[in-house]
Amino acid sequence: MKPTNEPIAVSDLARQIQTRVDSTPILDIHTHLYDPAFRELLLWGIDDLLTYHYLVAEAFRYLEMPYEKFWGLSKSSQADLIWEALFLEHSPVSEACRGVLTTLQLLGLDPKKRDLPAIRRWFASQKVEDHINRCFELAGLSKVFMTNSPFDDVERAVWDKAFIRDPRFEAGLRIDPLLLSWPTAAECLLKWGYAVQPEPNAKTFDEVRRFLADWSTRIEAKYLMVSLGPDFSFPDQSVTTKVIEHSVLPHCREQGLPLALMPGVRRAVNPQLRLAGDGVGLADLSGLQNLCSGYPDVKFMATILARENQHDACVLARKCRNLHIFGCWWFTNVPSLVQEITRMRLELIGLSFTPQHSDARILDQVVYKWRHFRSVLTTALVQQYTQLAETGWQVTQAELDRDIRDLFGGAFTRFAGP
Ligand code: FIX
Ligand code: ZN
Repeated sequence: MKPTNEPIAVSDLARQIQTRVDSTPILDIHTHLYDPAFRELLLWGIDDLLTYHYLVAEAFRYLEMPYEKFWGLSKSSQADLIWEALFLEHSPVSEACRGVLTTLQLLGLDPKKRDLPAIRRWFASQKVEDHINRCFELAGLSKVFMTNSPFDDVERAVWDKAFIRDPRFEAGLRIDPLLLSWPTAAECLLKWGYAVQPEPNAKTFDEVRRFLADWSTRIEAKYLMVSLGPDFSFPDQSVTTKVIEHSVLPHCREQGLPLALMPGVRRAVNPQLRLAGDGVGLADLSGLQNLCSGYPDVKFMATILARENQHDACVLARKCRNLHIFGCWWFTNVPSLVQEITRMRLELIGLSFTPQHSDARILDQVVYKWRHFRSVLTTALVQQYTQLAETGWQVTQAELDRDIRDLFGGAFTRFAGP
């Protein structure tokens, strides 16, 4: 359908919005997926889908076995237990469970057969390259951002060898250890040839900058990213503040790269659950505010974990044009909260944000995460544009196209730069 400057009639708004939301390609700005060159780091298939940490946490609501016994099992035995507990012994009503079923259904498998062995056989017969194409197509994705950490030994080994990049996988430079576990990160940097001291001095900060510059160039990073506890503060007397101030911010400013902050995660609330054991805390966003207002020449992005923080984050974005709000992260990625948060953002900051990222860890998840989101977004936009029409304003097809493209990556791309 070629967009025109014809105004859209109110009676046709819902259909026009739905068609566009369903067909506009998406740039997924934060995932944990990998370019296929990273081989086993790119997770896909039914056993990875079932052992997703969201489902592990949910399964342990019902499982009575010791955690260690579960972790001692093979991946497929863990998947069997989760399938039984969450799909067979109880109805799979949670968002993460429904997600597995949406994915299977869209891949052409029949969820009502409840035939896990047959599903496994189907996945075993797929080739990863074709499967990537299929998942991207079903999800309507143009590109996804990886989460790339030089501190991950397996991942670093791949970057150390030359390989041809798949252009659909963009890089985001993840720097959590640098900001959250300084002495350990410093040891790594020293080992890799950067002359840093455990007690950082001016030379150390320059060397950290050199490290950031090397890795940003090497992976062609489009932003830097860190997840933070709810108690993150800035500025304070910590090494974190010093490294941010003297290394990260100058690097981001110089290279024009945004720094993405993800506050609110309480790591290892239940360490026995491993990756599934992280929780949420209400964050004090004054650290983010001090960064945004103190460094207007640096670009910041933020997604916040606690539902209760969404409003302050949005108000902050109204005050600071160098802040790009994105995504309904993790525990907020459930339709009822996505609806609430997206509407609030539209009402407060118009179309100048990125309403969702998938955070997919398993390739197949992009299929359900985006299918579910498109449906919620359609409802939110129909409400918003209908209210707009009630004022007598008429939106054209071309304008609607533009707006939805902005929500699906256009606004981010403009913000983050080329
Ligand atoms: O820190 C992050 O990027 C989080 O998204 C993950 O660590 C988390 O485990 C996750 O998968 C959330 O969706
Ligand atoms: Zn993530």
